[in-house]
Amino acid sequence: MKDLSFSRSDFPEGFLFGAATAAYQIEGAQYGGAGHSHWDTFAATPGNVIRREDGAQACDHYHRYEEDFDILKAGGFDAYRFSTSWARVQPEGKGPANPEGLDFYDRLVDAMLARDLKPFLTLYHWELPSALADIGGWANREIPERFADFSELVMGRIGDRVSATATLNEPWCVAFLSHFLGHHAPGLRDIRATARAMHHVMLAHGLATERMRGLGHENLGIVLNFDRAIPASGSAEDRAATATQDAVFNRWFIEAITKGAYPEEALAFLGPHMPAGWEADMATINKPLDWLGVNYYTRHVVKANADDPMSPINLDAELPTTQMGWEIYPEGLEYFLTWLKDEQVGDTPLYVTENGMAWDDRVENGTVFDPERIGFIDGHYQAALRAIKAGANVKGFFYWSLLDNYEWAFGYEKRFGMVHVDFDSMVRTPKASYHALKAAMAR
Ligand code: PNW
Repeated sequence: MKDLSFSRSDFPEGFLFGAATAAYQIEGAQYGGAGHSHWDTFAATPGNVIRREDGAQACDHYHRYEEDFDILKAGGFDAYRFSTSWARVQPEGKGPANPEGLDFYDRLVDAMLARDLKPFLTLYHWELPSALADIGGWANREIPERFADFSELVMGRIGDRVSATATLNEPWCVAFLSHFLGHHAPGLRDIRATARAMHHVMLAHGLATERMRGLGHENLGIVLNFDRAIPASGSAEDRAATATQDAVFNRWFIEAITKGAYPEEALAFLGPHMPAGWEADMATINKPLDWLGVNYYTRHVVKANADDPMSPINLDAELPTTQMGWEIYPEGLEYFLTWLKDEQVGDTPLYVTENGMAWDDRVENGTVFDPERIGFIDGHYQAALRAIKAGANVKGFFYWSLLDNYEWAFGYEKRFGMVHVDFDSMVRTPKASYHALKAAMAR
């Protein structure tokens, strides 16, 4: 079996090795009295998701979480990143909680603690309740207010037992991928809705953080995704296009928090479409984080698009890619961890909250050989180690994902898990990558 080149002992004392998931991708949205979310309707609309698959059953984690946490425990993991489904907790997006929903998360957290797994909570990983989507979703300023209510409800029930809490997962996906590129629910291609969503996600982070701090909750952060943008040439046009992409993807969200301002390169496009009075909200967003979650997968080589400066051209891959077609570029992770320390958050603890690869894994004679994934993991954990040696305060690394799961617009076809899932029988089979990580963590 292929081995990893690093050991637990290479990392600082107390470094957390974990795995990550998200509610809609694993739980089974049809169980436990959950309300409908915009992902249910998006998935049901032809053309949005491969084979029109949805998260109704997903990995049936709702009924199998004990088994899933046993797998984590047996692997020697320290921490587990999960999310709460807003539609499960508040089927109408506001008002009274669904007791079954809160009971489920209560059991879930206790089941983690029973196995010494530190719970890392993400409050919102994309299933907006349909009732809120119907009033305009993230383009509507009411959503940030309702999100603060939701955060209060969840934290009132499990906030006493989680190790860390993130408000949102990947606001770039929530706003830009979903309202400008149209790849995720609600599937819009609308600059006005995009600008509003780009601001309202950050307002939601600010309002919820304020609310939770007021109630005494601690260790609050956010999970952002970063994608290394490299200019295709030294031309002024390509460099400007790269700066635009970098501003929209990598700088918008973190600089709202650290500088209380959105980058000029992005405002040049989004400014005219921003909601009235947005500037007055920046003080709410511009508050210190207790920790920052970093999701990193790939890089893009960027070329100017003379027809539409807001949509730079991303060139075809040159480097080896994963099953997603994403280039494998561990140097980007090192770059961002170092950049975040030097330019954005200083010594605020950083966690790699997602990193992993999709591959066409198959079970053969009860075993899954995934040497490609072991190589991917090796490259990225080593990149994190280099950033740590250069002074970045990286406290943990969560592999995405614990399980093969519902990969959004790609349905069940793309397998990111370190544990294989047979979606007919629901049988779980740890892959060679799981065993390799287990061995590295034990050294
Ligand atoms: C992240 N993009 O999603 C999410 O946090 C996970 O839920 C997801 O399963 C994982 O990465 C793998 O895709 C992304 O198009 C989806 O740039 C799409 C993009 C980025 C992140």
